[in-house]
Amino acid sequence: QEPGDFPAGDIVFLDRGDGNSALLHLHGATLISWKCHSVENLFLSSTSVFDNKKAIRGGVPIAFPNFGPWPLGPQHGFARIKRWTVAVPPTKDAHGDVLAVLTLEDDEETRAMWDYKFKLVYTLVLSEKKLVSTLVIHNTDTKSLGFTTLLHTYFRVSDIDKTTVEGLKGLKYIDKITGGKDVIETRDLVTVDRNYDRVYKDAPQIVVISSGPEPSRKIEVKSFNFPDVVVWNPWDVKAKEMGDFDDEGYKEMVCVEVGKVVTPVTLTAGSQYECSQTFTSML
Ligand code: TA6
Repeated sequence: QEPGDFPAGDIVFLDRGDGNSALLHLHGATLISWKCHSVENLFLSSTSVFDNKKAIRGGVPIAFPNFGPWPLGPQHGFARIKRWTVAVPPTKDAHGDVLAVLTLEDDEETRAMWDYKFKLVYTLVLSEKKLVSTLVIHNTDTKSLGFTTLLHTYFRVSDIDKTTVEGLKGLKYIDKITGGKDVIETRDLVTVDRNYDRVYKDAPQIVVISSGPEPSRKIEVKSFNFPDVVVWNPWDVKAKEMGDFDDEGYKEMVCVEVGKVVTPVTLTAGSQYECSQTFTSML
């Protein structure tokens, strides 16, 4: 994905000038591209809709204040379909790293669904072969609030059949396809060969997604305050059912989503919850 593919007012482009770059769309503060030495590491469906209404199909949509179906509003909450504000435009520091900050605050529309005052502060720092995404959730209300939250990352892979996720061995997971609860993952390297939708609980801070062949990718994801990891791939039938998911796209992506989703957070008035994911290209 290139900046030129979008209206300039809709995007924020972090560029180190050395083939390491990141592109955010203000719709949902959705990170839609992260390149290391010009290799794209995020998947964006070729049929994703950019109408500033529907969630973008790919990149890193932000699930807040609810991951999953939500009786008060849209699935995965409203954060990924609201227009965020650029609080700090892309700024290069002395090391050549680039930082940007986007924010989202409550408004009439969000309060109609979820009657709480909040402020989300999303900070991205792009270094060489590394991107740190930090989300701070501020309770600016006078009462406690509860939420679940998750970064719904679509990693690009050249071939799902040659893709592994390392770091999940021994974990209990909820299998949303079979209905299995507290199933134990026994594999060192998790592979995906069908519709997967699993919520791994109390995961380690580091998981590694390796894929190939050309181009090979090996991405370390290090999380902070995101104890759960969702692994999702719609596979062929469900990909076809989604109008914004290109039919063959499931072969070139795997969602590995760090979140705080099994146990909701209760945030007292005036307090904040900080969570982050760090992508590092290991190649
Ligand atoms: O993260 C996995 C999941 O919860 C799946 O159940 C599937 O619904 C996916 O998110 C995509 O959801 P979306 O609302 O973006 O189509």
